[in-house]
Amino acid sequence: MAASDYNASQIQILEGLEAVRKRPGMYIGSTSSKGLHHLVTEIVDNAVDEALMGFCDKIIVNIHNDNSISVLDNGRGIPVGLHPTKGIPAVEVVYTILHAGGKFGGGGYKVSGGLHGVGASVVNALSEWTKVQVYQDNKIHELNFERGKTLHPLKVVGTTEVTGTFVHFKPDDEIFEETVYSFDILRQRLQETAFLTRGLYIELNDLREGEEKSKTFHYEGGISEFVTYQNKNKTPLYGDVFYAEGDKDDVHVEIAFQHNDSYVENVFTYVNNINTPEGGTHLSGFRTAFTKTLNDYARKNKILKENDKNLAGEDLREGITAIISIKIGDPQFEGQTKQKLGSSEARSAVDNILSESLTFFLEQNPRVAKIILEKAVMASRAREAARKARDLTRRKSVLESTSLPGKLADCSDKDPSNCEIYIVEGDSAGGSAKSARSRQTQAILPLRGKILNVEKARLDKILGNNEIKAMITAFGAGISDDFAIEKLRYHKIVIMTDADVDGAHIRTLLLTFFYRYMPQLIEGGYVYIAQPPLYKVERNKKSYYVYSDRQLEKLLNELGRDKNNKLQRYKGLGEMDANQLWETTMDPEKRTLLRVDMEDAAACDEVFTTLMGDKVEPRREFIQSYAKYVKNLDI
Ligand code: 1YM
Repeated sequence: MAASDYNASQIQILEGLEAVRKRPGMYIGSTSSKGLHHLVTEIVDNAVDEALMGFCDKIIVNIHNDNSISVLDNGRGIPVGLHPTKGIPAVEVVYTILHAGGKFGGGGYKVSGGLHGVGASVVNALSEWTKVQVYQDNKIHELNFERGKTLHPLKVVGTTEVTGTFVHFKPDDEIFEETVYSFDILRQRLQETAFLTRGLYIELNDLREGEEKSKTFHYEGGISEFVTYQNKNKTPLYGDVFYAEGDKDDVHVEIAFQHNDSYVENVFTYVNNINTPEGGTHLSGFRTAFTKTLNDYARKNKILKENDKNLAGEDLREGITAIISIKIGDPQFEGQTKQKLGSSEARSAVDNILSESLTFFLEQNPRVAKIILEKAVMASRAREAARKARDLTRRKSVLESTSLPGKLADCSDKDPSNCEIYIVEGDSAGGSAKSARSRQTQAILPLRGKILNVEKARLDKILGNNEIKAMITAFGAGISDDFAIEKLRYHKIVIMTDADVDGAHIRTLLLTFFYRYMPQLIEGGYVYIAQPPLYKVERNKKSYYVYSDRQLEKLLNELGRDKNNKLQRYKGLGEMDANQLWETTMDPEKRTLLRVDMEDAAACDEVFTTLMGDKVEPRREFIQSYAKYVKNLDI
C-alpha cells in the first residue's frame, strides 16, 4: 500500500471518530447513564456473536475501581491479520473504523449487535483509553488507544495457551454526564443476554472498593427458563412452559410461554437479542397464530359451540408471560423510534412455527388447553362487564358536560400542544404546584390516595378507582381499546413525586398504569418525569440548586469546601415553597424533564412485581438497597 493511501485512510479514520465524539447521541442514543451502559452492550454483543457462531461459551465482565469496564471471552479472538484494503490489522479496523464488524472477517453472518449497530469503534471513540488484547496462536497481541486514536502498531506482549478477546475501556468523562456504572443495570442486561443465548456462561464482577459482588448467569433452558424467571413472583396456572423452536425463510424463531393467575399480558419480544418493546411483525405473527390455533382447538373439541363467538386474542393472552426471540439476517425497523420490526418474513415465520407446534402441544396437553381456554372465557365475561361499566360512564359524561375532576386545576389554553398536566404526589405539594404554575399552560392534578395496583385488577375494577378515574377524565382520551390519542388534552404529562421510596413507588404505579392501559401515551413520547433538585447549597446569600451527586461534587469543588457552605437535602417536594418549586422544577425555561420511553416503562414491570408481588423477600431486598442509595445521597 502506498504511503499516500495510508495517510488518506488515517485521515478518514480520525474524521470518523471525531464525528462520533462531536455527536455521541447519534451513535449511542444519549450521553446519560443509558449511553454509558450501552457501551458495555456494544462490546459484549461482539462476544455474544462469537458464542452464537459456536466458538465461545464464556464471557466475563468486570467493573473496575475507576469505573472502567473489561470484557473477556474465550472465542477465536478478533482476527489480527492485515485487512485487505485498509492495510492495518483487522482488529484495529474493528476498533477505529465506523460501522466495521462482522462480514469482512469471513465466516457467518452477524446476528447480534447493539441497538444502533455501531459497535466497537464507537466505544473506542468515546473512551478516555481502550486496551484490546487478542489471544491467538499462543500469543497475546495488544493495541492501545486514547480517545479513539491508535497509540502504537499491534504488538505481541506475551504468550498464552488460550484463545479469546479481552477489551478494557474507560468511558470518557469529557463525553458522559454520568460515569458511575450501576451493577444492577448491567446485571439485568447480562442476565437477559444469558437467557436468550442458551448455554452461554456470563459472569459479572463488581471490583469497586466497598461494592465487591459477583453474579454468574448460565441457563441451559434458555428462554423457557426466562419465562419461569419472569413468573417467579406470580402463580403459574400449569406446570410446563410451552416451548417451540424452528427456522423458516432464514428466520430463526424461538417461543416460550406460560400463563399465571394475574390479569396482565407480558409478552417480551427480541430481534437478534435486542429487546423490541414496540413489537412489530414477529409479535403480530405470534398473536395471529396464538388466537387462531386456540380457537380451532376449542371448536374441534366442542369447548366452543357452533353459535359461540370466537375467543378474542386479548382474552386468550390474559395472564400470559411469553418470550419471542427471533434471529434474522438484516432486520428492518420502522416507526418513529425505529424500534418496531417491519420485516414481513418474520411474521410468517413466527406464525407458521407457532401454529404447528402449538396445535401439537394442545393435543398432547388437553389439561393445559382447558386451563387456558377457561381463563379466556372468564376474561371475556369480565371484559363484557367492563364495557358495560364504561358505556355507563360515557353516557354520564355526555349528560354532565363539566365532568372534569374536582381536584384538577386546569389550564386556560385549550390547544393540547401548548398544555401540560402535572400529576403531583400529595395535597401539600399539589397546593404549592397550584400556586407556582403558569396558569395558562400548566394544569395540576394532585393524587391523594395510593393509585390502584393495576397488575392485580381487571379493567372493571380499575375503572372504579377514583385516582385513575380522575386521570382518565383529565386526559380526555379514554382508556384501553377506546383510547384515542387525538383527544388527549395535554401533550405533556409530567409525573412529579418525592425523591424517596414512596415517590418511586407511586411513579412506578403510574408508569405501569400508562404502560398497560394507555401505551400510546408512552409510544408518542407524551410522558415525562419531573426532576426536582436533590440539594440546595447556599453560600454568601447565593443559592444553587443541585440535581445529582455528580453535580454536587463539582459545585463543592468550584466553591471550595468550607464551613460557610450551607447544604440542604430536599427529601420531598413539600419542603419547597411555591417559588422554589417553580424555579427548580416547573419553569419551562429552566427545568429538566426526563422523557419516558417504552423500555423504561417495560422495566417498571420488574420493579413492580418486586414491590407489589406476594413474596416478601425480594421486596425487602429492594427497599434495603434503595434505602442504602438514599443514605449515600445524605453524605
Ligand atoms: C470482548 C469482546 O469482540 N470477540 C470477538 C470478536 C470477533 C471475533 C471473535 C471473530 C469474528 C469472526 C472471525 C467473523 C470479531 N471479529 C470481527 C472481524 N469480544 C469480541 N471474537 N474471527 C473472529 O466474524 O468472521 C469483528 S468482531 F470483523 F474482524 F472479523
